[in-house]
Amino acid sequence: MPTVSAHVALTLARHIDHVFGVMGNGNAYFLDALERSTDIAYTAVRHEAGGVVAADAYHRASGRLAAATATYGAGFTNTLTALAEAVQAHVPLVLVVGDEPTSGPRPWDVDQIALASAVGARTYTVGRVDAAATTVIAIEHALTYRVPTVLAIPYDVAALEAGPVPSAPEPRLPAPLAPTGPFAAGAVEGLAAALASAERPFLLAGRGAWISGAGEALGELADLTGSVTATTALGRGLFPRAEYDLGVTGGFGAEGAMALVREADVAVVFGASLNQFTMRFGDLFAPGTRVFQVDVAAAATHPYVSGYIRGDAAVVARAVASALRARDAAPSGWRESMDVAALRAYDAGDGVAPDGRLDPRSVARRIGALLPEDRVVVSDGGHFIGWANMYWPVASPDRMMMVGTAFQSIGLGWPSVAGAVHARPEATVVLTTGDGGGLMALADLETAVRVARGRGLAVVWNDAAYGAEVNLYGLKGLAEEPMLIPEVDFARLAAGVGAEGIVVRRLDDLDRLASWAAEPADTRPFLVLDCRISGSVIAPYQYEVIRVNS
Ligand SMILES: Cc1ncc(C[n+]2csc(CCOP(=O)(O)OP(=O)(O)O)c2C)c(N)n1
Ligand SMILES: [Mg+2]
Repeated sequence: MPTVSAHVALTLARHIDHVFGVMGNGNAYFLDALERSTDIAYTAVRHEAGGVVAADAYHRASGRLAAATATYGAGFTNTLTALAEAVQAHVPLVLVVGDEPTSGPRPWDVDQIALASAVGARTYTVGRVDAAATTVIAIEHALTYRVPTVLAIPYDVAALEAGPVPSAPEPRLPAPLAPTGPFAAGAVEGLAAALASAERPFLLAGRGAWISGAGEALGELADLTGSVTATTALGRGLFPRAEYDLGVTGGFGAEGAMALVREADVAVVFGASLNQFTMRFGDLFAPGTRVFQVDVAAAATHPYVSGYIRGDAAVVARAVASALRARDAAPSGWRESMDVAALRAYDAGDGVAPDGRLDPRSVARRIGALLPEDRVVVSDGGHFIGWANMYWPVASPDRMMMVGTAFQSIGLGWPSVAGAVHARPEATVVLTTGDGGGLMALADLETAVRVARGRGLAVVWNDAAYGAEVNLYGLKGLAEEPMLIPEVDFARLAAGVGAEGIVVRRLDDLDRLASWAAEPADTRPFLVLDCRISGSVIAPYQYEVIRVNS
């Protein structure tokens, strides 16, 4: 007879294909049922945070739901940073954990429900008779609210026999939010009128637009209005016509491109929260620009927004496009009047910095030219995030993810590789990480290499420092010693778990990336490029942060 844990595993198996985690007493029966009774693929990670990170990256790369698992107590508390990131980044996943017995806590138990709640995650606890239904509710909640949920199995319930698994109902998901009623119709008309009369219309799209599948509709809207387009860091590659796209806005944006955005007379923002980074701390738009926002949030998310329409990005984009067609408005012609590719250009760097170490801009540019086209990039956090975001083109938003940046956490890079590899079996997965974050996440270097093998590649921006801290506080005169890291040989660390590691001291050392990219994925090793870069070259976005931080 199936156990309660088997009820959870078998019900999950109707909705997900992958579970990532670490085994322990609290999830032993769950993992046993998963392995013996389901088709779910289980991937072992080496730190519980990595299980949640991998499930998170899996969703960002595929749009599909995955699960993570950990034992009770210490296994669970190890997940909290990654859980907070998934909450803040609005990433659905299910975290299956052991929990204290229903008879009450043992000396090593902690209040897991309170801990999960403190980072914003809701817990569903399965009982003796409701495990299948509770599992469906946890899935439904995760998908509906786009959040992680915790599914807890009390220790004394885990192995109880529970009878045949009932057929729990399918999760019910809400339809895309459509603006309804005369007021909303007026707002859509008003936006169409503003776009029809705009001389320099500009469309900005974020991850919300990607999630709603608005790419095609927004491309049509851009064509109808002759709009120049751009995206947030999480929306890159969304617009179908790259030739009229300024690329990423905010601190990662190219100087010429960002200057052009300030010339727009009407700007319409779809599915982007306009956070401080996208908004360049208030400088993205010029004061004369009329800013409209379309989003599912309850109200406009930035004070510069003068017209807000609450609704799904794709639904509203289609409605505005049809209102424009009814007006028979001619496209502005603005986007044809400029050389967008030239505006998108970045500084090529000096090759080598005055201190003799590599100029990260030159390294990033060269790597960007050599990376396989089929790549999915996963990024840790730190000063270095600017290099990939500026110099590596992104084909679509599910091909560039930064697990950790919503919560501003570093140290979640290596396990992201495992999630992306399983989410996109056809892709080459590229990790970009610092030395500080790379060391913090080191337990899952082994996971990344084992899971990705020849389909994976890591670029370590090794400046022998917590560079972001040096830039923010070292340059302010604070003691630098705690900000420095003795130079770590990531090439040798990687070799220790079966990867090929290359120390990159000269741009020519990157030739190995070219030959690696030309080899078949199933015969080449995981490649780690340990790039010895100079900390003296500071990314433009960091100057913005330094400015507001001082
Ligand atoms: C978990 C966590 N600890 C500490 C920090 C503070 N912090 C932000 S950036 C950073 C430095 C990251 O160093 P590294 O990965 O080497 O990247 P770099 O900034 O040098 O490019 C630190 C320590 C953080 N954001 N998250
Ligand atoms: Mg560093």
